[in-house]
Amino acid sequence: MSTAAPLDFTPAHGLLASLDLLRIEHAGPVTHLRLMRPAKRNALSDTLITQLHTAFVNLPETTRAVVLTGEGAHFCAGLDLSELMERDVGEGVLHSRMWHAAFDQIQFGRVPVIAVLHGAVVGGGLELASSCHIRVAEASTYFGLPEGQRGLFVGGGGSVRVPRLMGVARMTDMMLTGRVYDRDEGVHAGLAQYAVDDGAGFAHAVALAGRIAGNAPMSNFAVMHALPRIADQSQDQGLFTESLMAAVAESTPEAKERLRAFLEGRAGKVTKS
Ligand code: 1HE
Repeated sequence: MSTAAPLDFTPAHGLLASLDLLRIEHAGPVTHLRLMRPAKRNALSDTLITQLHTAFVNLPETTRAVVLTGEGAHFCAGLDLSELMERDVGEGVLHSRMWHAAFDQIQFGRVPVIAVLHGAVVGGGLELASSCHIRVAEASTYFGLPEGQRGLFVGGGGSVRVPRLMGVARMTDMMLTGRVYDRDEGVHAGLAQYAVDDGAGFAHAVALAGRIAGNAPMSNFAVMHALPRIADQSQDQGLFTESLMAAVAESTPEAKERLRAFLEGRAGKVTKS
């Protein structure tokens, strides 16, 4: 894929700028959201989870795609283990539900999210990555689920999202044995859709984001919101949901204009470049 011309990112203002564990910048329809706890390997503290939730709820209307990256040598070291105090059962459930709320805002928010992975993508870091729609993995990336070694279980949606990417058997193996997948193994298993060189992930993701931003918003909505739900439905229900979603998408004025443009020779053809 050809890389896009470098975009001119400018810092966010207001609420988004006040989130001190994130750095958020915009370039037209693309928002870059960076985890900014490199000294702690972007470990997910309660504050960082809350800030992620706030950021995704408050994306500007102009944003059509998000690129999520991690500052420093690793994408994300998972749950901030220093905050694992004595929680009772009720607090533990609420803590996990807080993660679910934040990551649901990523998966089922307004716009598609592309994660750029490098270094450690472990535990809650893999849960975060798996809530994104597209994962671009640099060569240094490795994937692990060390919850078993830590005496924990996944709590950030990993038991739901990771098997949908790689299958229950592979996730079971990772959690029971501590098996770590390198980048190529992870891509082969379905944990990421793109493999790129170290340092090339951001430009690649921005180019993908540009393509996504160029789609009709209703088509992107259908892919984000209908596709995973249809995958969870029975064949009969899935086919019916598909019919409804297809009718909604094709009835939009934007779809009609795009069809007209193709029929009048004004739209691009599908080619393998
Ligand atoms: C942390 C964390 C963390 C680093 N919580 N502080 N996740 C894990 O079990 C992964 C634990 N982390 C690691 O295995 C390694 O830190 C890394 C492979 C990610 C990076 O290694 P390295 O050599 O680059 O860094 P480091 O020296 O280990 O860590 C640098 C600092 O970050 C150090 O703090 P410092 O104050 O001594 O400088 C580390 O303590 C700190 N740090 N990772 C807290 N995770 C909703 S359920 C989800 C359940 C899970 O995610 S379980 C998996 C947790």
